[in-house]
Amino acid sequence: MDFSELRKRAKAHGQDHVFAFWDKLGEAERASLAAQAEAVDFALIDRLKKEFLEAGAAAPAAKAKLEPSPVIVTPKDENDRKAYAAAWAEGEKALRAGRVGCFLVAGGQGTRLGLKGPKGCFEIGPVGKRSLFQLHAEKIAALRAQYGAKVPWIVMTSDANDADTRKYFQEKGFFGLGADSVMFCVQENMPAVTPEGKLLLETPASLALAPNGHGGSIKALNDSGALKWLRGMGVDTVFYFQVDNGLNRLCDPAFIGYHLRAGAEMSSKVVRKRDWKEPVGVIGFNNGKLGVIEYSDLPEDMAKATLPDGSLRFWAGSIAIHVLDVGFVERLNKGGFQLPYHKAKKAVPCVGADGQPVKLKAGEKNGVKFETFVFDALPLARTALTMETPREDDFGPVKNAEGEDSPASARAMLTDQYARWLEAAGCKVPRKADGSVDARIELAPATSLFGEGLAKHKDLKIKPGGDVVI
Ligand code: UD2
Repeated sequence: MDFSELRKRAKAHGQDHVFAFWDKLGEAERASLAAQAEAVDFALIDRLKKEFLEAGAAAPAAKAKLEPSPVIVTPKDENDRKAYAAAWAEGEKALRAGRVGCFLVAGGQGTRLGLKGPKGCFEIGPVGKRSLFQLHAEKIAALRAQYGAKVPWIVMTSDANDADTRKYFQEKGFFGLGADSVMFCVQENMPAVTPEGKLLLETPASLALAPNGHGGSIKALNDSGALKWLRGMGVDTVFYFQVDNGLNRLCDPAFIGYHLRAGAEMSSKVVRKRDWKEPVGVIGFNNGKLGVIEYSDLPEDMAKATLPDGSLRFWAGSIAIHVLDVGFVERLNKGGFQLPYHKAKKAVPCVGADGQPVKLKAGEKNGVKFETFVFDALPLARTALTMETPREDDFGPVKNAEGEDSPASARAMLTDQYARWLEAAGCKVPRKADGSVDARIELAPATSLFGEGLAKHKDLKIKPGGDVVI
Protein backbone atom coordinates (compact mmCIF):
# COMPACT_ATOMS: atom_id res chain seq x y z
CA MET A 1 0.00 0.00 0.00
CA ASP A 2 1.18 3.50 -0.84
CA PHE A 3 2.35 5.41 2.28
CA SER A 4 -0.09 8.30 2.08
CA GLU A 5 -2.92 5.78 1.81
CA LEU A 6 -1.58 3.91 4.85
CA ARG A 7 -1.24 7.10 6.87
CA LYS A 8 -4.78 8.09 5.91
CA ARG A 9 -6.07 4.73 7.07
CA ALA A 10 -4.22 4.99 10.40
CA LYS A 11 -5.50 8.55 10.83
CA ALA A 12 -9.09 7.49 10.23
CA HIS A 13 -8.73 5.26 13.30
CA GLY A 14 -6.87 7.86 15.40
CA GLN A 15 -3.59 5.94 15.16
CA ASP A 16 -1.38 8.04 12.84
CA HIS A 17 0.95 8.87 15.77
CA VAL A 18 2.71 5.62 14.84
CA PHE A 19 4.34 7.62 12.03
CA ALA A 20 5.50 10.43 14.36
CA PHE A 21 9.16 9.71 13.61
CA TRP A 22 8.73 8.91 9.91
CA ASP A 23 10.85 11.84 8.72
CA LYS A 24 13.80 10.66 10.80
CA LEU A 25 13.72 7.04 9.61
CA GLY A 26 15.93 5.45 6.98
CA GLU A 27 14.58 3.54 3.96
CA ALA A 28 14.71 0.08 5.57
CA GLU A 29 13.12 1.32 8.80
CA ARG A 30 10.31 2.96 6.89
CA ALA A 31 9.67 -0.20 4.92
CA SER A 32 9.52 -2.33 8.06
CA LEU A 33 7.26 0.08 10.00
CA ALA A 34 4.96 0.40 6.99
CA ALA A 35 4.74 -3.40 6.72
CA GLN A 36 3.85 -3.67 10.42
CA ALA A 37 1.23 -0.92 10.17
CA GLU A 38 -0.28 -2.47 7.08
CA ALA A 39 -0.79 -5.74 8.94
CA VAL A 40 -2.75 -4.01 11.74
CA ASP A 41 -6.48 -4.65 11.72
CA PHE A 42 -7.49 -1.13 12.78
CA ALA A 43 -11.19 -1.95 12.82
CA LEU A 44 -10.49 -4.80 15.24
CA ILE A 45 -8.51 -2.48 17.53
CA ASP A 46 -11.47 -0.05 17.46
CA ARG A 47 -13.81 -2.88 18.42
CA LEU A 48 -11.59 -4.09 21.27
CA LYS A 49 -11.19 -0.53 22.51
CA LYS A 50 -14.94 -0.20 22.74
CA GLU A 51 -15.38 -3.64 24.26
CA PHE A 52 -12.64 -3.46 26.88
CA LEU A 53 -11.28 0.03 27.40
CA GLU A 54 -14.07 2.53 27.17
CA ALA A 55 -16.29 3.50 30.08
CA GLY A 56 -19.00 0.93 30.63
CA ALA A 57 -16.95 -2.06 29.46
CA ALA A 58 -17.98 -4.89 31.80
CA ALA A 59 -15.42 -7.15 33.47
CA PRO A 60 -15.64 -10.67 31.96
CA ALA A 61 -16.48 -12.18 35.34
CA ALA A 62 -19.51 -9.95 35.65
CA LYS A 63 -20.82 -11.44 32.41
CA ALA A 64 -20.26 -15.03 33.50
CA LYS A 65 -22.65 -17.40 35.20
CA LEU A 66 -20.58 -20.39 36.23
CA GLU A 67 -21.70 -23.84 37.34
CA PRO A 68 -19.63 -26.98 37.86
CA SER A 69 -19.77 -29.43 34.92
CA PRO A 70 -19.40 -33.23 34.73
CA VAL A 71 -15.88 -34.65 34.75
CA ILE A 72 -14.65 -38.18 34.10
CA VAL A 73 -12.84 -38.65 37.39
CA THR A 74 -9.82 -40.89 37.98
CA PRO A 75 -11.02 -44.48 38.49
CA LYS A 76 -12.40 -45.14 41.96
CA ASP A 77 -14.13 -48.50 41.57
CA GLU A 78 -14.20 -51.57 39.34
CA ASN A 79 -16.61 -50.03 36.83
CA ASP A 80 -14.45 -46.92 36.47
CA ARG A 81 -11.38 -49.11 36.00
CA LYS A 82 -13.12 -51.11 33.26
CA ALA A 83 -14.14 -47.94 31.43
CA TYR A 84 -10.61 -46.60 31.79
CA ALA A 85 -9.08 -49.80 30.39
CA ALA A 86 -11.49 -49.73 27.44
CA ALA A 87 -10.62 -46.09 26.75
CA TRP A 88 -6.91 -46.88 26.96
CA ALA A 89 -7.33 -49.70 24.42
CA GLU A 90 -9.28 -47.41 22.08
CA GLY A 91 -6.58 -44.73 22.32
CA GLU A 92 -3.85 -47.25 21.60
CA LYS A 93 -5.80 -48.47 18.56
CA ALA A 94 -5.96 -44.91 17.19
CA LEU A 95 -2.24 -44.42 17.85
CA ARG A 96 -1.38 -47.67 16.08
CA ALA A 97 -3.58 -46.70 13.14
CA GLY A 98 -1.59 -43.46 12.73
CA ARG A 99 -4.62 -41.26 13.47
CA VAL A 100 -2.88 -39.15 16.12
CA GLY A 101 -0.56 -36.15 15.75
CA CYS A 102 1.03 -33.90 18.40
CA PHE A 103 0.68 -30.15 18.64
CA LEU A 104 2.94 -28.14 20.93
CA VAL A 105 2.23 -24.48 21.63
CA ALA A 106 5.50 -22.72 22.33
CA GLY A 107 4.92 -19.17 21.16
CA GLY A 108 4.86 -17.59 24.63
CA GLN A 109 7.53 -15.23 25.89
CA GLY A 110 8.42 -16.97 29.19
CA THR A 111 8.70 -13.61 30.95
CA ARG A 112 7.89 -14.91 34.46
CA LEU A 113 10.83 -17.29 34.37
CA GLY A 114 13.12 -14.48 33.28
CA LEU A 115 14.49 -16.56 30.41
CA LYS A 116 16.21 -15.34 27.27
CA GLY A 117 15.23 -17.47 24.31
CA PRO A 118 12.60 -20.17 23.88
CA LYS A 119 11.28 -21.78 27.07
CA GLY A 120 11.58 -25.20 25.42
CA CYS A 121 15.39 -24.94 25.57
CA PHE A 122 15.21 -24.84 29.37
CA GLU A 123 17.06 -27.84 30.84
CA ILE A 124 14.54 -29.64 33.00
CA GLY A 125 16.23 -33.06 33.43
CA PRO A 126 16.55 -33.82 37.17
CA VAL A 127 20.10 -35.11 36.60
CA GLY A 128 21.20 -34.41 33.03
CA LYS A 129 20.76 -31.57 30.59
CA ARG A 130 17.60 -32.82 28.92
CA SER A 131 15.67 -29.74 27.76
CA LEU A 132 11.88 -29.47 27.64
CA PHE A 133 11.95 -29.69 23.82
CA GLN A 134 14.17 -32.75 24.01
CA LEU A 135 11.97 -34.44 26.61
CA HIS A 136 8.86 -33.88 24.46
CA ALA A 137 10.73 -35.07 21.35
CA GLU A 138 11.95 -38.24 23.06
CA LYS A 139 8.42 -39.01 24.18
CA ILE A 140 7.27 -38.72 20.58
CA ALA A 141 10.10 -41.02 19.48
CA ALA A 142 9.04 -43.53 22.16
CA LEU A 143 5.41 -43.33 21.01
CA ARG A 144 6.53 -43.99 17.44
CA ALA A 145 8.53 -47.02 18.57
CA GLN A 146 5.71 -48.34 20.76
CA TYR A 147 2.89 -47.95 18.26
CA GLY A 148 4.74 -48.24 14.96
CA ALA A 149 3.16 -44.99 13.72
CA LYS A 150 4.46 -41.72 12.35
CA VAL A 151 3.02 -39.46 15.12
CA PRO A 152 3.82 -36.16 13.32
CA TRP A 153 4.65 -33.13 15.45
CA ILE A 154 3.58 -29.53 14.90
CA VAL A 155 5.37 -26.85 16.92
CA MET A 156 3.78 -23.42 17.13
CA THR A 157 6.19 -20.54 17.64
CA SER A 158 5.80 -16.77 17.46
CA ASP A 159 7.90 -14.03 15.84
CA ALA A 160 9.48 -13.58 19.28
CA ASN A 161 11.09 -17.04 19.25
CA ASP A 162 10.61 -18.69 15.85
CA ALA A 163 14.18 -18.29 14.54
CA ASP A 164 15.75 -19.41 17.83
CA THR A 165 13.44 -22.41 18.08
CA ARG A 166 14.18 -23.59 14.54
CA LYS A 167 17.91 -23.10 15.12
CA TYR A 168 17.75 -25.19 18.29
CA PHE A 169 15.94 -28.03 16.52
CA GLN A 170 18.51 -27.88 13.68
CA GLU A 171 21.42 -27.94 16.11
CA LYS A 172 19.93 -30.96 17.87
CA GLY A 173 19.32 -32.77 14.58
CA PHE A 174 15.56 -32.66 15.25
CA PHE A 175 16.30 -35.02 18.15
CA GLY A 176 16.45 -37.87 15.65
CA LEU A 177 12.79 -37.50 14.71
CA GLY A 178 13.39 -36.60 11.07
CA ALA A 179 12.84 -33.03 9.89
CA ASP A 180 10.06 -34.19 7.54
CA SER A 181 7.91 -35.30 10.46
CA VAL A 182 8.17 -32.01 12.36
CA MET A 183 6.43 -28.88 11.13
CA PHE A 184 6.67 -25.36 12.53
CA CYS A 185 3.89 -22.84 12.33
CA VAL A 186 4.06 -19.23 13.47
CA GLN A 187 1.19 -17.53 15.25
CA GLU A 188 0.12 -13.98 14.47
CA ASN A 189 0.90 -10.84 16.45
CA MET A 190 -1.36 -8.27 18.05
CA PRO A 191 -0.27 -4.71 18.73
CA ALA A 192 -0.08 -3.60 22.37
CA VAL A 193 -1.95 -0.37 23.18
CA THR A 194 -2.14 2.25 25.91
CA PRO A 195 -5.07 2.06 28.36
CA GLU A 196 -6.76 4.54 26.00
CA GLY A 197 -6.32 2.25 23.02
CA LYS A 198 -3.47 4.04 21.25
CA LEU A 199 -0.93 1.74 19.56
CA LEU A 200 2.41 1.71 21.38
CA LEU A 201 5.74 2.09 19.57
CA GLU A 202 8.54 -0.14 20.81
CA THR A 203 11.08 2.00 18.95
CA PRO A 204 10.59 5.00 16.65
CA ALA A 205 10.60 2.49 13.78
CA SER A 206 8.53 -0.38 15.16
CA LEU A 207 5.20 -1.13 16.82
CA ALA A 208 5.04 -2.91 20.17
CA LEU A 209 3.78 -6.30 18.97
CA ALA A 210 3.10 -9.43 21.02
CA PRO A 211 1.94 -12.97 20.15
CA ASN A 212 -1.87 -13.10 19.95
CA GLY A 213 -2.28 -15.78 22.64
CA HIS A 214 -2.44 -19.54 22.21
CA GLY A 215 -5.90 -19.21 20.73
CA GLY A 216 -3.93 -18.07 17.68
CA SER A 217 -3.05 -21.74 17.27
CA ILE A 218 -6.46 -22.53 15.77
CA LYS A 219 -5.84 -20.12 12.91
CA ALA A 220 -2.13 -20.91 12.64
CA LEU A 221 -2.90 -24.61 12.16
CA ASN A 222 -5.05 -23.71 9.19
CA ASP A 223 -3.05 -20.88 7.61
CA SER A 224 0.27 -22.74 7.80
CA GLY A 225 -1.12 -25.74 5.93
CA ALA A 226 -0.65 -27.95 9.01
CA LEU A 227 -4.22 -29.23 8.88
CA LYS A 228 -3.77 -30.31 5.27
CA TRP A 229 -0.43 -31.87 6.16
CA LEU A 230 -2.10 -33.90 8.91
CA ARG A 231 -5.02 -34.94 6.68
CA GLY A 232 -2.52 -36.07 4.04
CA MET A 233 -1.09 -38.50 6.58
CA GLY A 234 -4.47 -39.76 7.72
CA VAL A 235 -4.33 -37.92 11.05
CA ASP A 236 -7.73 -36.85 12.40
CA THR A 237 -6.92 -36.39 16.09
CA VAL A 238 -4.53 -33.83 17.55
CA PHE A 239 -2.98 -33.99 21.00
CA TYR A 240 -2.44 -30.37 22.16
CA PHE A 241 0.06 -29.52 24.92
CA GLN A 242 2.13 -26.67 26.37
CA VAL A 243 5.88 -26.37 26.31
CA ASP A 244 6.34 -25.79 30.04
CA ASN A 245 4.99 -29.13 31.30
CA GLY A 246 7.65 -31.84 31.15
CA LEU A 247 5.57 -34.27 33.23
CA ASN A 248 2.79 -34.31 30.62
CA ARG A 249 1.63 -37.82 29.69
CA LEU A 250 2.04 -37.19 26.00
CA CYS A 251 -0.69 -38.77 23.86
CA ASP A 252 -2.22 -40.42 26.94
CA PRO A 253 -4.10 -43.32 25.30
CA ALA A 254 -6.90 -43.20 27.90
CA PHE A 255 -7.56 -39.51 27.22
CA ILE A 256 -7.57 -40.04 23.47
CA GLY A 257 -9.78 -43.08 23.91
CA TYR A 258 -12.41 -41.29 26.03
CA HIS A 259 -12.41 -38.46 23.48
CA LEU A 260 -12.95 -40.79 20.54
CA ARG A 261 -15.54 -42.97 22.29
CA ALA A 262 -17.59 -39.86 23.12
CA GLY A 263 -17.31 -38.60 19.53
CA ALA A 264 -15.99 -35.36 21.04
CA GLU A 265 -14.68 -32.46 19.00
CA MET A 266 -12.55 -31.14 21.84
CA SER A 267 -11.54 -32.66 25.17
CA SER A 268 -9.66 -31.20 28.12
CA LYS A 269 -7.73 -32.54 31.07
CA VAL A 270 -8.13 -31.15 34.56
CA VAL A 271 -6.50 -31.65 37.95
CA ARG A 272 -7.92 -30.96 41.39
CA LYS A 273 -6.81 -27.43 42.19
CA ARG A 274 -4.08 -27.31 44.83
CA ASP A 275 -5.95 -24.47 46.58
CA TRP A 276 -8.35 -21.74 45.55
CA LYS A 277 -5.52 -19.46 44.47
CA GLU A 278 -3.75 -21.81 42.04
CA PRO A 279 -3.29 -19.92 38.75
CA VAL A 280 -5.15 -22.30 36.44
CA GLY A 281 -8.46 -21.67 34.69
CA VAL A 282 -11.46 -23.67 35.93
CA ILE A 283 -13.68 -25.72 33.66
CA GLY A 284 -17.41 -25.47 34.14
CA PHE A 285 -20.64 -24.44 32.49
CA ASN A 286 -20.29 -20.76 31.69
CA ASN A 287 -23.70 -19.29 30.89
CA GLY A 288 -24.85 -22.85 30.18
CA LYS A 289 -21.95 -23.78 27.86
CA LEU A 290 -18.88 -25.79 28.75
CA GLY A 291 -15.90 -23.50 28.97
CA VAL A 292 -12.92 -22.31 30.95
CA ILE A 293 -12.91 -19.24 33.14
CA GLU A 294 -9.36 -17.99 33.41
CA TYR A 295 -8.04 -17.65 36.95
CA SER A 296 -7.67 -13.91 36.63
CA ASP A 297 -11.37 -13.64 35.66
CA LEU A 298 -12.79 -15.87 38.42
CA PRO A 299 -14.30 -13.78 41.23
CA GLU A 300 -12.66 -14.55 44.58
CA ASP A 301 -15.90 -15.66 46.27
CA MET A 302 -16.47 -18.22 43.51
CA ALA A 303 -12.87 -19.40 43.61
CA LYS A 304 -13.19 -19.91 47.39
CA ALA A 305 -16.67 -21.52 47.37
CA THR A 306 -16.73 -24.99 48.94
CA LEU A 307 -18.98 -28.05 48.98
CA PRO A 308 -20.39 -29.44 52.27
CA ASP A 309 -17.30 -31.69 52.62
CA GLY A 310 -15.06 -28.60 52.55
CA SER A 311 -13.59 -29.28 49.08
CA LEU A 312 -13.60 -26.59 46.40
CA ARG A 313 -16.80 -26.26 44.38
CA PHE A 314 -14.82 -25.24 41.31
CA TRP A 315 -12.04 -27.80 41.70
CA ALA A 316 -11.48 -28.73 38.04
CA GLY A 317 -8.37 -26.78 37.07
CA SER A 318 -7.51 -26.80 33.36
CA ILE A 319 -3.93 -27.90 32.72
CA ALA A 320 -4.08 -26.90 29.07
CA ILE A 321 -3.88 -30.40 27.67
CA HIS A 322 -6.51 -30.96 25.02
CA VAL A 323 -7.48 -33.33 22.23
CA LEU A 324 -8.80 -31.66 19.10
CA ASP A 325 -10.64 -33.22 16.22
CA VAL A 326 -9.10 -32.06 12.93
CA GLY A 327 -12.54 -31.57 11.37
CA PHE A 328 -13.47 -29.29 14.28
CA VAL A 329 -10.42 -27.07 13.73
CA GLU A 330 -11.24 -26.97 10.01
CA ARG A 331 -14.79 -25.91 10.82
CA LEU A 332 -13.61 -23.17 13.20
CA ASN A 333 -11.53 -21.71 10.40
CA LYS A 334 -14.32 -21.53 7.86
CA GLY A 335 -15.22 -17.92 7.16
CA GLY A 336 -12.17 -16.36 8.83
CA PHE A 337 -13.16 -17.49 12.29
CA GLN A 338 -11.52 -15.84 15.30
CA LEU A 339 -11.81 -16.64 18.99
CA PRO A 340 -12.85 -13.88 21.39
CA TYR A 341 -10.14 -11.62 22.82
CA HIS A 342 -9.15 -11.15 26.44
CA LYS A 343 -7.47 -8.09 27.86
CA ALA A 344 -4.30 -8.21 29.96
CA LYS A 345 -2.54 -5.23 31.53
CA LYS A 346 1.21 -5.65 31.04
CA ALA A 347 4.49 -3.77 31.27
CA VAL A 348 5.23 -3.02 27.62
CA PRO A 349 8.64 -1.59 26.61
CA CYS A 350 7.97 1.49 24.51
CA VAL A 351 9.20 4.96 23.49
CA GLY A 352 7.61 8.25 24.46
CA ALA A 353 6.75 11.33 22.41
CA ASP A 354 10.46 12.23 22.33
CA GLY A 355 11.36 8.87 20.79
CA GLN A 356 13.29 7.86 23.93
CA PRO A 357 12.57 4.61 25.87
CA VAL A 358 10.03 5.20 28.63
CA LYS A 359 11.36 4.24 32.09
CA LEU A 360 8.73 2.16 33.86
CA LYS A 361 8.45 2.04 37.65
CA ALA A 362 8.74 -1.39 39.28
CA GLY A 363 5.44 -3.20 38.73
CA GLU A 364 4.04 -0.46 36.46
CA LYS A 365 1.73 -1.79 33.77
CA ASN A 366 1.65 0.84 31.07
CA GLY A 367 0.09 -1.19 28.30
CA VAL A 368 -2.75 -3.49 27.35
CA LYS A 369 -2.31 -6.68 25.35
CA PHE A 370 -5.13 -8.55 23.68
CA GLU A 371 -4.93 -12.34 23.53
CA THR A 372 -7.12 -15.23 22.46
CA PHE A 373 -7.24 -18.49 24.44
CA VAL A 374 -7.57 -21.91 22.85
CA PHE A 375 -10.01 -23.07 25.50
CA ASP A 376 -12.55 -20.58 24.13
CA ALA A 377 -13.05 -23.16 21.40
CA LEU A 378 -14.65 -25.52 23.97
CA PRO A 379 -18.13 -23.92 23.93
CA LEU A 380 -18.07 -24.14 20.13
CA ALA A 381 -17.57 -27.89 20.11
CA ARG A 382 -20.69 -29.95 19.42
CA THR A 383 -19.48 -32.48 21.97
CA ALA A 384 -16.77 -31.77 24.51
CA LEU A 385 -15.39 -33.88 27.30
CA THR A 386 -13.43 -33.23 30.49
CA MET A 387 -11.22 -35.80 32.15
CA GLU A 388 -9.48 -35.65 35.53
CA THR A 389 -5.87 -36.73 35.75
CA PRO A 390 -3.69 -37.17 38.84
CA ARG A 391 -1.47 -34.11 39.14
CA GLU A 392 1.58 -36.21 39.99
CA ASP A 393 1.28 -38.06 36.66
CA ASP A 394 0.59 -35.17 34.34
CA PHE A 395 1.20 -31.64 35.57
CA GLY A 396 4.52 -30.28 36.74
CA PRO A 397 4.97 -27.02 34.82
CA VAL A 398 7.87 -24.58 34.94
CA LYS A 399 6.45 -21.08 35.24
CA ASN A 400 8.20 -19.21 38.04
CA ALA A 401 11.87 -18.86 38.92
CA GLU A 402 11.25 -20.10 42.47
CA GLY A 403 8.64 -21.76 44.68
CA GLU A 404 5.55 -23.38 43.17
CA ASP A 405 5.73 -24.37 39.49
CA SER A 406 9.46 -23.66 39.41
CA PRO A 407 12.37 -25.64 37.92
CA ALA A 408 13.01 -27.12 41.39
CA SER A 409 9.41 -28.27 41.91
CA ALA A 410 9.15 -29.59 38.32
CA ARG A 411 12.39 -31.62 38.69
CA ALA A 412 11.24 -33.00 42.05
CA MET A 413 7.95 -34.11 40.43
CA LEU A 414 9.78 -35.83 37.58
CA THR A 415 12.08 -37.63 40.04
CA ASP A 416 9.05 -38.64 42.10
CA GLN A 417 7.23 -40.03 39.07
CA TYR A 418 10.26 -42.06 37.98
CA ALA A 419 10.69 -43.31 41.56
CA ARG A 420 7.04 -44.43 41.77
CA TRP A 421 7.36 -46.27 38.46
CA LEU A 422 10.54 -48.04 39.60
CA GLU A 423 8.97 -48.95 42.96
CA ALA A 424 5.93 -50.38 41.17
CA ALA A 425 8.37 -52.58 39.23
CA GLY A 426 9.84 -53.86 42.51
CA CYS A 427 12.87 -51.58 42.81
CA LYS A 428 13.90 -50.14 46.19
CA VAL A 429 14.07 -46.35 46.09
CA PRO A 430 15.52 -44.47 49.10
CA ARG A 431 13.09 -42.01 50.63
CA LYS A 432 13.52 -39.40 53.36
CA ALA A 433 11.49 -39.31 56.57
CA ASP A 434 8.97 -36.96 54.92
CA GLY A 435 8.44 -39.46 52.10
CA SER A 436 10.29 -37.51 49.42
CA VAL A 437 12.76 -39.35 47.20
CA ASP A 438 16.30 -39.30 48.55
CA ALA A 439 18.01 -39.39 45.15
CA ARG A 440 17.91 -37.69 41.75
CA ILE A 441 16.41 -39.96 39.13
CA GLU A 442 16.03 -39.45 35.38
CA LEU A 443 14.42 -41.98 33.06
CA ALA A 444 14.65 -41.60 29.31
CA PRO A 445 11.25 -41.86 27.61
CA ALA A 446 12.81 -44.69 25.57
CA THR A 447 13.28 -46.59 28.85
CA SER A 448 9.69 -46.05 29.92
CA LEU A 449 6.95 -43.84 28.53
CA PHE A 450 4.06 -44.44 30.92
CA GLY A 451 5.83 -46.50 33.60
CA GLU A 452 5.88 -49.76 31.60
CA GLY A 453 8.81 -52.12 30.99
CA LEU A 454 10.79 -51.45 34.16
CA ALA A 455 10.82 -54.98 35.65
CA LYS A 456 14.32 -55.49 34.28
CA HIS A 457 15.50 -52.63 36.53
CA LYS A 458 14.06 -54.03 39.75
CA ASP A 459 17.50 -54.82 41.16
CA LEU A 460 18.84 -51.36 40.37
CA LYS A 461 20.89 -50.07 43.31
CA ILE A 462 20.06 -46.46 44.19
CA LYS A 463 22.27 -44.93 46.89
CA PRO A 464 20.65 -42.44 49.30
CA GLY A 465 21.41 -38.99 47.87
CA GLY A 466 22.74 -40.56 44.65
CA ASP A 467 22.05 -39.96 40.96
CA VAL A 468 20.47 -42.47 38.61
CA VAL A 469 20.02 -42.09 34.86
CA ILE A 470 18.58 -44.93 32.79
C1 UD2 B 1 -2.15 -21.31 31.20
C2 UD2 B 1 -3.66 -21.23 31.27
C3 UD2 B 1 -4.14 -21.66 32.65
C4 UD2 B 1 -3.64 -23.04 32.97
C5 UD2 B 1 -2.12 -23.08 32.82
C6 UD2 B 1 -1.60 -24.49 32.96
C7 UD2 B 1 -4.16 -19.45 29.76
C8 UD2 B 1 -4.63 -18.08 29.56
N1 UD2 B 1 -4.07 -19.90 30.98
O1 UD2 B 1 -1.68 -20.32 32.11
O2 UD2 B 1 -5.55 -21.65 32.74
O3 UD2 B 1 -4.25 -23.99 32.12
O4 UD2 B 1 -1.69 -22.60 31.54
O5 UD2 B 1 -0.23 -24.52 32.81
O6 UD2 B 1 -3.92 -20.18 28.85
N2 UD2 B 1 1.58 -19.56 24.34
C9 UD2 B 1 1.70 -19.43 22.99
N3 UD2 B 1 1.38 -18.23 22.43
C10 UD2 B 1 0.93 -17.18 23.15
C11 UD2 B 1 0.81 -17.32 24.54
C12 UD2 B 1 1.14 -18.52 25.11
O7 UD2 B 1 2.08 -20.37 22.29
O8 UD2 B 1 0.65 -16.13 22.56
C13 UD2 B 1 1.93 -20.85 24.95
C14 UD2 B 1 3.17 -20.76 25.81
O9 UD2 B 1 4.33 -20.94 25.06
C15 UD2 B 1 2.91 -21.88 26.79
C16 UD2 B 1 1.38 -21.87 26.93
O10 UD2 B 1 0.88 -21.25 25.79
O11 UD2 B 1 3.29 -23.13 26.26
C17 UD2 B 1 0.86 -21.22 28.21
O12 UD2 B 1 1.17 -19.88 28.28
P1 UD2 B 1 1.30 -19.13 29.67
O13 UD2 B 1 2.48 -19.65 30.41
O14 UD2 B 1 1.24 -17.69 29.40
O15 UD2 B 1 -0.02 -19.57 30.43
P2 UD2 B 1 -0.34 -19.51 31.97
O16 UD2 B 1 0.68 -20.19 32.77
O17 UD2 B 1 -0.66 -18.12 32.37
